[in-house]
Amino acid sequence: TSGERTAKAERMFELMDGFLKNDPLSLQKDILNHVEYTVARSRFSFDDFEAYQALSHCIRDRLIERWHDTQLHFKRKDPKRVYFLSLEYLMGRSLSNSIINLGIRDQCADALSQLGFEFEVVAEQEGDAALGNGGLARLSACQMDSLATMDFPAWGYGLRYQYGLFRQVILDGFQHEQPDYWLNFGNPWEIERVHVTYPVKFYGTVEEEILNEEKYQVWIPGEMIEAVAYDNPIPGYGTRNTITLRLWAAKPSNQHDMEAYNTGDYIDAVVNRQRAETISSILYPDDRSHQGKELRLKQQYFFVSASLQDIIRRFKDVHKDLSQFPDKVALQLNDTHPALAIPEVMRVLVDEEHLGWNKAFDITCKIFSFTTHTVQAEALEKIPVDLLGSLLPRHLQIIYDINSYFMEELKKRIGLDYNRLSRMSIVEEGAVKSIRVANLSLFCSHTVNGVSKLHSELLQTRVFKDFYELWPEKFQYKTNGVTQRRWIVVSNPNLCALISKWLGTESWIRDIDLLMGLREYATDISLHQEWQMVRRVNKMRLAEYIEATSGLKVSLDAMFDVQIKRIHEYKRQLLNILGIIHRYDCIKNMAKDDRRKVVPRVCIIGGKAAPGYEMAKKIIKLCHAVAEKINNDSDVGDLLKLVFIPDYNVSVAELVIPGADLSQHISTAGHEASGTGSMKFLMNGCLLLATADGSTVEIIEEIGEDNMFLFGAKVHEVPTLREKGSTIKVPLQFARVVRMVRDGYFGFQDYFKSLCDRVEGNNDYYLLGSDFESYLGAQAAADKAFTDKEKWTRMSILSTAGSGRFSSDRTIQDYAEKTWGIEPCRCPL
Ligand code: TH1
Repeated sequence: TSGERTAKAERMFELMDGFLKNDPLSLQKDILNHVEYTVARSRFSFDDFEAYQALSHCIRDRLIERWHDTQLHFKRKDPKRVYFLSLEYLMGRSLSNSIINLGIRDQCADALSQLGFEFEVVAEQEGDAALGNGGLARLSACQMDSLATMDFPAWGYGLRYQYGLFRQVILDGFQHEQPDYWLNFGNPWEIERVHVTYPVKFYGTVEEEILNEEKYQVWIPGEMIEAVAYDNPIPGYGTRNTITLRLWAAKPSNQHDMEAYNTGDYIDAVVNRQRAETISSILYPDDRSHQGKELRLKQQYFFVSASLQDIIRRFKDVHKDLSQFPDKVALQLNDTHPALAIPEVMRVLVDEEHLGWNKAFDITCKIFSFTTHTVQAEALEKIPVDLLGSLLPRHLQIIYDINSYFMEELKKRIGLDYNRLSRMSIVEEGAVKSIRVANLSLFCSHTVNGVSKLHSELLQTRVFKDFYELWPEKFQYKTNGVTQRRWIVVSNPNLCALISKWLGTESWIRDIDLLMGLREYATDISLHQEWQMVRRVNKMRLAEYIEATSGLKVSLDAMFDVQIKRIHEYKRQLLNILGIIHRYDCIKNMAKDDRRKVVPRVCIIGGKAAPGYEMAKKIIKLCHAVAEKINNDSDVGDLLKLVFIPDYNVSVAELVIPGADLSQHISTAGHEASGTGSMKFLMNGCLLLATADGSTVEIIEEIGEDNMFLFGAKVHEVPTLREKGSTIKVPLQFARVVRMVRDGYFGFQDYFKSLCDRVEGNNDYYLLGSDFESYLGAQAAADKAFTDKEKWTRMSILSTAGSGRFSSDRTIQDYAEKTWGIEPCRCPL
C-alpha cells in the first residue's frame, strides 16, 4: 500500500547520510575510500592515474545524486521532451568538465593537493572519449552541455562504440591508423543498465495476417540482437539538472539463432553469438562519405530501434493514447544518419499499435525535425534498395508506401512534371536503385535546418531548391554554436578569471551575451597588459607541448598560426602549405638585412585523414616533408617553423586553441556548412584568417571585417571561376611553389605528383590558384597587424567580446523555441 511505501522511503532516508559533501576534507575521504575500495589500491600508495580513477568515482557519485533527482523531477512534471538522435558524439575528457559544472573546482584541487597531487596532472590522465569524427560529433557534445545547463528535459541517444576514432600515428611523415580501444581501463563516466535492454530485429520476411477482418503486415525477423543501455550523465552548469546521454551496446540475445543449439553445434553457436557484438564495435572513420555498407546500416537501425523502444516505453508509462505523442515528444535527427527512425515509428504505429496509416503518418510528421550538415547533393546519404530489402524488409515496404503518398501529393501541386518528380522522389532509379535518405527526412519532418545562415540559403537555392519552393515554411536556419563552459572555462582558466574580473561577474558562463561588456575595455591599457600576459602563458604551455611531441623548440615571440581540423581538400590545408612554401622561398631569396623585417611565425597544422582518403594522406606527408626542409634550414631559424601536431582530438584542441594567435578557416566558399572550430578560437581571442564561408559570414557581421583577415572568392563567384577553369590567370608565385613540389624540392617527387595535378589547370576544383594572391594578401595584413601589439590586442579582445552569438546556448534556445516547442524544467535545489 502507499502507506507502507512512504514508511519504507522514510526509513531509507534516515539511513542515508544525506547528500555527499563537497568540502575539501569530505572530498579527500571519498577519494581515499575509492582508492581503497573501487580502484583496489592501498590508500598509502597510489599514482596519478589511480588518483584520476578515484576522483572520477567521487564525481560520478555526485553526478548520480543529481541525476536521480533530475529524472524524478522530469517524471513528476512530465513536460514535453526532446530526444536528440546522433550516431556520433565527441565528448573528449569528462573529469574537469564535470567538476566545473558542479562548481567544485577549487575544492577538488585543494583536496588533491593535500593528498600530494596536482589537479591538472591528475585531469590529464584521462583519455578522450572519441565516439565521432569531427565537427558534427563535437557539435552534439556542445549541444548536450547547453541542454543540461539550460534545464531542458532532453535525452541524447547514440551508440557505444568499443573502438572510437582511430589514433593517428605518424611514421616518416605518413599517417598510420591505430585502433582506439578506449574502454581498456574502464570508464567511470558510464553506468551500465543491465535491466534496460531491448531486442532489435533484422532480416527475415514480411507476412500478411488478418485480425478482426483487418489486414496487417507482420515482420518475421531472422535475427535478434539485444541492445543494452549505458548512461552517461551530463551535468549542467549552475543548476542541479543532470541529463542523460544513453548509448547502446550490442549483446547477443538469448533468442538469437536458437536453431544452432538444437542442431548440436554448440561451439560454433557460441562463437556466432559473440559476433552480435560487432554491431556496436566500431565507429566509421569517414567524415561525410557513404559507402552503402551493411554493417553501417545495421548500426543505424540498431541504434534507432533501441532508442525508439525506450522513448515509447517512457511515454506509455504515463500516457495511453498515442495521438498525444507529438505533445510530449520531439525527435531531432542529427543529419540523415538516424533517419530510419521515420519508417520505424511508422512500423510501430501501424503494425504493432494498429493505428490507421493516415493517423500514423500524421503523428510521425509532427514529431520529427531534421538538421542537415551537408553542402553538396552528391554527399547525401543513399541506401541501396537491395541492401535495405534484405536487412529490413518491412521498412523498405513502408518507405515505398510513404513515397507513393508523397508522389500523389506532389502531383497535386506540380502536375506531371516528370523530371521534377523523379528529382524529388525518395526512390532513385538507376544502375543501383536507392533510397534518398534526405528526401525521406525532408518530406516527413516538420522542420529542416541548415547549420549557418549561408548554408541554409544554399539549401534553399541549390541542394533542396525543389522542396523549398513547395514547403518554404519548413525551412529554418540555426547557426551552430560551441559551449563556453568547455571552450573557455575548462580549457582556458586564466582567460576565464580575467573575463570574470573585468566584467565583475561570472554570470557570462551561463549568460553569454554579457561577454559584450568587454567591448567597453577594448582600449584599456591595463586590460591589454593582463590580456597579453594570459595569452603568453597559454603560448608557453603550447610551446612545451610542441617540444614534447615533436622535439622542436619554438619562439614565444613568433606568431602562432594554427589550422586544426579534419584533412579535406575543400578545407584547403594544401593552400596553407603552399603559402608556407612561398614564405620560405621569400625568406631564402631575401637579402640578410631584410630578414630582420620578417614577422616570425610558427605554423601549426593538425588533423586526421580518413583512412581511405588518398589525397588527404598526401597532404599530411607534404606537410612533414616541407617541415623537414624548413625547420632544418639555418637561413630561416626562428623566422619560420612548421609543426604537424599528431593525433588531433578534443583534448589537444583544448590545449592548442588558447595558445593560438591566428587561426585559419580557409575552405573554398560554399563548401563548409558551418565550421565550429573558428568559434572556439574567436572565444579565446585568437584572430581569424578566413574565407567568407559557412559561419564566418556571421562572425564578420558580429565583429566586423576589420577585426579579421578575410580573403578569397565569394560564394556567388565560385561557379563562374570554375567555368573559366584553366583560362583563369593564376599568379606566378603559385605556379612557382607548385613547381617546387613537382620538381622534388621536398623529396617524394613521384608521390606528390597527383597532388600537384589536382591544383593545376582545369583540375583546380577548390580554386587554390585563383585564391592564392588574395590569400597572400591576407597573410601580409596579419603580419603587419601583429607588429602593432596594441592593435592586435584590441582586435583580440573584440574577438572574444563578439563571440557570444556563437555559444551553443543561443543555438539550443532557438531550437527549443522554434523547432521543438519545449520549455525548461528545472530541478529544485
Ligand atoms: C560537419 C560540417 O562539415 C561542418 O561544416 C559543420 O560545422 C559540422 O558538421 C557541424 O554542423 C559535418 N560533419 C559530417 C560528418 C559526417 C557526415 C556529414 C558531415 S557534415 C559523418
